[in-house]
Amino acid sequence: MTFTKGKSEETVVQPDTGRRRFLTSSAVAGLAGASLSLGLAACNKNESAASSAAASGAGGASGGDASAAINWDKYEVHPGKLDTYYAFSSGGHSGDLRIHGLPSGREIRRVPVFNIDCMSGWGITNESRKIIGTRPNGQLNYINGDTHHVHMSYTDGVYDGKYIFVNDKINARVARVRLDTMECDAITQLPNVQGFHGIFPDKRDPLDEKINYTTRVFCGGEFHIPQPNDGRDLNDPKKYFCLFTCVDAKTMQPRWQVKIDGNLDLVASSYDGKLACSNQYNTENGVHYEEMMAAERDACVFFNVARIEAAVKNGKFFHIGNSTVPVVDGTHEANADPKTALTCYVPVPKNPHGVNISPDGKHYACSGKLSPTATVISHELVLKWFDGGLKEPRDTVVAEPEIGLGPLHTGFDGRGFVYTTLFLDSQIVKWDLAAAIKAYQGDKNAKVVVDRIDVHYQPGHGFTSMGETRQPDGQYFISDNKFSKDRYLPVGPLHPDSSQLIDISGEKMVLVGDHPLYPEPHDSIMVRRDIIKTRQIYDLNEFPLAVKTPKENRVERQGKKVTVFLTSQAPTFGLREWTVKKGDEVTIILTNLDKVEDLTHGFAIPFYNISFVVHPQQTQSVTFIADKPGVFWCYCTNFCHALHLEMRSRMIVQA
Ligand code: K7E
Ligand code: CUA
Ligand code: CA
Repeated sequence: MTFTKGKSEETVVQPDTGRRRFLTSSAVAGLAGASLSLGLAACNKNESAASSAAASGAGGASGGDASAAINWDKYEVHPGKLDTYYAFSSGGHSGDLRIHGLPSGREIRRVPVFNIDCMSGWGITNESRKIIGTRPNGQLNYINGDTHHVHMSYTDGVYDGKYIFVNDKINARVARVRLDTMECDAITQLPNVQGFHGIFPDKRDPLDEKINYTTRVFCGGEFHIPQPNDGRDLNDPKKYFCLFTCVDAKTMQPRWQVKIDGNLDLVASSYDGKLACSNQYNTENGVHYEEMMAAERDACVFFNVARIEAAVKNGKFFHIGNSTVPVVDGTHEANADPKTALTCYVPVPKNPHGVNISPDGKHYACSGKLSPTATVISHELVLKWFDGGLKEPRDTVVAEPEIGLGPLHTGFDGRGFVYTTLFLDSQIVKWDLAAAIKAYQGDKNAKVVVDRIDVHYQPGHGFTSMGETRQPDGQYFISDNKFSKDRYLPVGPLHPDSSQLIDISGEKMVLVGDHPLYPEPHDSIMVRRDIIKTRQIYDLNEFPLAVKTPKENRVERQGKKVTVFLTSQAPTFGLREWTVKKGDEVTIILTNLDKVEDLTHGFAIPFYNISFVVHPQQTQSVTFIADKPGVFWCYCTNFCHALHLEMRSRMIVQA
């Protein structure tokens, strides 16, 4: 094991040696060690936490706590001042999207997506229920989600501030959040996919010069299932496979799918629009985890977007089950000839996790996870392989440095340095991409690893400011850590996750902020604030149901269906009271006629599971059965006025 001679050995925190000895002796020794040490993460964190806490007083790795030398003013956002960046983070199994300001780390918004949200009424209003989707019995299709990856739409290879795309791993859905209002406006389920994990929008069209913006969203299916998964072929491995899905960014409907060998984990897309790729940790198609770690190498699979779309156009596709989405064959067997291949499987060491493209569009870095390496693949050489100019897919690899234990995710600073999270080492490693290529070519003097910094503890994703665009600014790296014992006041058995801010503008990385997070952000992006332009007030005409003037307040009845047309204007609702009969199906349409920024009203009906908000000039509606007779004070939940408490209406339900 030759990882990190020098630097890391010198700077290793002394009390930590027990953990390190264990890891180095077992983690990369092979299959058993790897699985053992991965499993170790959780039970190991006590030791690691205690030792790192002890270490911070003693200097530790770079940036441990050299607080004397740090210019804290640079990272402080004083009261009344605004942050420099937005960070958009997935919420993991909270099912939402989070928005933080950086460098302060202040949480400024949670956007409900796949979850039910009491604050806004997401999942309660008819409008949100329509987006989430309902079953014939009226119940919501799903009430949970697991968001891992958030990515913004692009124009000219840079974030354009229009949309965020985010995945739901549990129920194989992709959602779009519009950024002018920071609200989810579409959710689509991917057919025949289970465990939808990686997601990345394209950055331009591969053929049409004029289309220099996002029109596709690429989605990687992680769990292989019998196709179709309807109870047949339960134990026939040959019938199990995964799909790579392309969703139209505008209509949010699936355009095409690719049948592949192995699974798909994380996804990246090229700057020229020609390729998308995904790392695979289970090329073995194993059903049990021992089988998934059997092969020494897995792969990073590349998708030739133009060829796939040509194949679809030429009718070279099939369907699975009831789905009408065209599926092309991207398996090894069907793609042996590079000149016609739709896919290229580049072998990379054992169970990789994470693939990211450099801001100049030239290289992909695929992290080893169970191998202490990062594999650097050349974009140009992959295109060359597709042109028949290279013998083996593996010939596209231009570097494979050893960078540390448990490498997962990578960010770039635009100066040629690469920052990779090391889950097992609990570190961020900074390495030099050009030096790694030289070392691979045999240059023994190439200094690949240039810095390391301890994080607390066990990082998953890491990302740089503007790092996934053509305009990385090399200012900050965020390490989203899975554990945080001793970093925050204890709050019961579950500690917050931890987002640590690292200044990467200098030669050495410096830890400058700890921010606790509600579980569990995975991936995030860090976006310059000038890119985001939000609206403060809605357009009344956008809502077909809008109750446009106070005069339109009324109750209409058709048989047992009652519609209440209602307005809000601080501090009153347009109707003082209304009466319905027990058993009526009541729809309340509420338009907020206030035009003042931030003047949001709430509307709650006790004992009826109704609570939602309406922002200035917005219309929302709810429908329910008036099954409980009595008097119900519908009140404004959102503080809006000195007479906010008085802002109520009486719903009378006659027995
Ligand atoms: Cu590494 Cu889902 Cu991107 Cu979690 S994934 S950390
Ligand atoms: Cu309206 Cu409070
Ligand atoms: Ca494997």
